[in-house]
Amino acid sequence: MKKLFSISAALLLAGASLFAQDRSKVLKIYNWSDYIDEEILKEFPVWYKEQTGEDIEIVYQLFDINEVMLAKIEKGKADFDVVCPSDYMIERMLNHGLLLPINKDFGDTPSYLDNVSPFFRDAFKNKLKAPAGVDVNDYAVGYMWGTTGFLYNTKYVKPEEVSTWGAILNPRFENKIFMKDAPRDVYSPLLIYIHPEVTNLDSLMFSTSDEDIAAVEKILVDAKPNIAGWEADFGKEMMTQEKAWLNWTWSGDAAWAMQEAADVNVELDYIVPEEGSTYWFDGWVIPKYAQNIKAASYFINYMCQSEMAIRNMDATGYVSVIGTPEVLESVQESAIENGFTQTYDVSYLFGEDGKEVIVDPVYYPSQEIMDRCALEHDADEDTIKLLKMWQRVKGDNLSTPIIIIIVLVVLAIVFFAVKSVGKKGKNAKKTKK
Ligand code: SPD
Repeated sequence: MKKLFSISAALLLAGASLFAQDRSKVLKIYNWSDYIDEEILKEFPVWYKEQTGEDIEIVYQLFDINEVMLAKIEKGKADFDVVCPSDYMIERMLNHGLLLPINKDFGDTPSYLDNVSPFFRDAFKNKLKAPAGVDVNDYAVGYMWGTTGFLYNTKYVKPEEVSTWGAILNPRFENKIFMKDAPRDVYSPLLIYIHPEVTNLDSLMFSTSDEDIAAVEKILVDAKPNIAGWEADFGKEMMTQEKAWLNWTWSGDAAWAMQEAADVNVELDYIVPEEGSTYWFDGWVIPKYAQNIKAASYFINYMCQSEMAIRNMDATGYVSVIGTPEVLESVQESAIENGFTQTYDVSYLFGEDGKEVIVDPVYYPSQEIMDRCALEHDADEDTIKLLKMWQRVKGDNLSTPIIIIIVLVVLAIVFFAVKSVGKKGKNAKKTKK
C-alpha cells in the first residue's frame, strides 16, 4: 500500500488561475481527503482528450465529512461538477432536488458503469429512499464501501473488550479513544447497541426518536473521559503512532493503518462489534449547481474501470465497489502476498467466482458480518435534532488541562485589568494634587 499524500497544491489551487477560463474546460471535483490515487487524477485530462478531443483542467477540493460538503452545496450553491457523498447523503441530496442525472452517453468511449457490482446497483435502486419512479443509479455511481468498527492496538486491548460498542465506556480506556467525527457513523451503531431487542436493523436505521437521541447522547457524554479526540482522517496516524489504543473508525482507514503499523512493529486489528454495525458506501454524483456535466459524467465512467479501482484501493486502503474478475484477482493476489490463507464467501459482491476466495477480511467482511450490518438513512428534518445532540456532546469536550489554562488566562486578564485601573486611579489623584 502506498503512503497517503496530500493532494498537490497545484491541483488544489488550480482554480485560482482559472477565473477567466472557459468553464467547459474545467472539472471541479469535491472529494473526501485521502480518498484517491493522485496519479489517477493527473492522468484524467490525457484520457479525456483521447476520448473527446477536448482539453480539461481539474480543480480538486477536499472535505472531511458529509455535512460540510452538503452545506457548501446546499447553502453555498458551490458549482462543483462531481462530489462523493455517502449513502444517506445521496438520499438527502436526491430528495432535496440537489442532484442532476449523470449523462450516460459516452459516444465511442465504452461505458464502465456496469463494472459496479450488482450488489451496490441493487442497493442504490432498492435500499435508498428516492422520489417515486426515480432509480438512484441514474444519479449516483458507487465508489468505495466498507463497515464501521473499532481499530485497536492488540498490545493494550483484548478482542473481547471491543466486541461491543459499550467498549467506549470502559474506564480502562481513559483518554485513549479517538472517535470518528461523523455524527451518523457514531449515532447509528449506538442505536444498534441500545436496542439489543431489535432484529430488523434496517428499520432501526430510520429511528430519530427523542428517546433514542437522548440515550445515545448519555452514552457519549459518559464516554467523554475516554475520548482523546474527534477525527475525520487523522485517527489512523494516531493509532500507528500508538497515541491512542482505540479508534471508532471506517474499515478503509483501519486497513490502511494496520498495514502501516505492521511496518513499525505495531499490531493493530479491526473488529465489527457483535451487536452489529453499519455498512456504508460513497458514490459519485453531479450536484445541482454543476457546470460541466459532460466532463463530470466522463470522470465517473473513467473511475469505474477495473484498473482505476485497483489503484485507488492500493493508495487508500478502501475497497472499491467494482466487482469485476480483474478486481477479484488483484485482491486475492495481494491477500496471499500479505500472508492470508483463510477463504471467505464474498459471492454477495463478486457472484459465483467469489464463493470461496482468499481475501483480507477487513477489506471484504464475511457474509456473517454483513448479516448484522445495515445501511444508514437520511433523517430528513430530524437531522437537525441529531446534529444539535452531536454539538452538545462535542461542544464541551475540553480536557482538564485546557480548562485550567483557560481559567488561568482569565484570572491573569482580570488581575492585570484591576491593577491597571488601580494605577490610573492613583495617577489621577496625583494630577489633582
Ligand atoms: N478518508 C476518506 C474517508 C471516506 C470514508 N467515507 C465513509 C463514510 C461513511 N459514512
